[in-house]
Amino acid sequence: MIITSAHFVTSAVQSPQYPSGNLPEIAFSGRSNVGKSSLINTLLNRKHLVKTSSTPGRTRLINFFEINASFLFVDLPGYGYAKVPISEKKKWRPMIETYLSTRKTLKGVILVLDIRRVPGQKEHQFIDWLCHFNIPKMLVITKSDKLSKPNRIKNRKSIAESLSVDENELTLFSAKSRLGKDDVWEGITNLIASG
Ligand SMILES: Nc1nc2c(ncn2[C@@H]2O[C@H](COP(=O)(O)OP(=O)(O)OP(=O)(O)O)[C@@H](O)[C@H]2O)c(=O)[nH]1
Ligand SMILES: [Mg+2]
Repeated sequence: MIITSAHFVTSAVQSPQYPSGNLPEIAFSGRSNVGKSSLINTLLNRKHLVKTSSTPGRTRLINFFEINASFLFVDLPGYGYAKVPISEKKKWRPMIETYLSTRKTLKGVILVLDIRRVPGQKEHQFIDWLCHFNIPKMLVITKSDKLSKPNRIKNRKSIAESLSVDENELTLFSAKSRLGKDDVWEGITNLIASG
């Protein structure tokens, strides 16, 4: 994908704040600190378009970015970080669920998983929930650079078993080495085209 333009559009909590227009949208979801914002920056060849942080829970609003004047990326706040105040956590669920279940232009969700972690109840619930609302998804395993090649393959297998999906449905990625960047773009292009 050749990126001719990429810019921040707006942040939203509630639906009236979502951008208007009919451009197709791809949302990025996953645990706090898993690497969602870094994945977006890597795809767009930008270092700092989306704020990343070693402190989990950095992204707390729904952030919209417009790419090539033809589609939007949506960086969702991460779930499952213990230190986010309870008041914030209570806002998270309705904020994300309303967005995912009502957004007409949403073509698919990229669920970002950590190569070093077998998915837990939160991921299972989230996937069931996406299926319930018929929202197409792509599964991306990030931070692959943290493991040797054999261990990557081994962990991908465990993650696939945990999620009851075929290993080929899990795309290995690294924001550091850029491994898998083209594969993720291919998945995104397919989601946009098939919606
Ligand atoms: N080694 C390595 N580090 C990564 C990778 N992706 C992200 N990180 C690091 O992981 C930390 C979290 O990355 P973010 O992209 O901010 O994660 P996030 O999922 O957006 O986090 P929240 O917004 O808090 O939910 C940062 O310190 C990144 O530099 C990767 O592929 N490899
Ligand atoms: Mg983030």
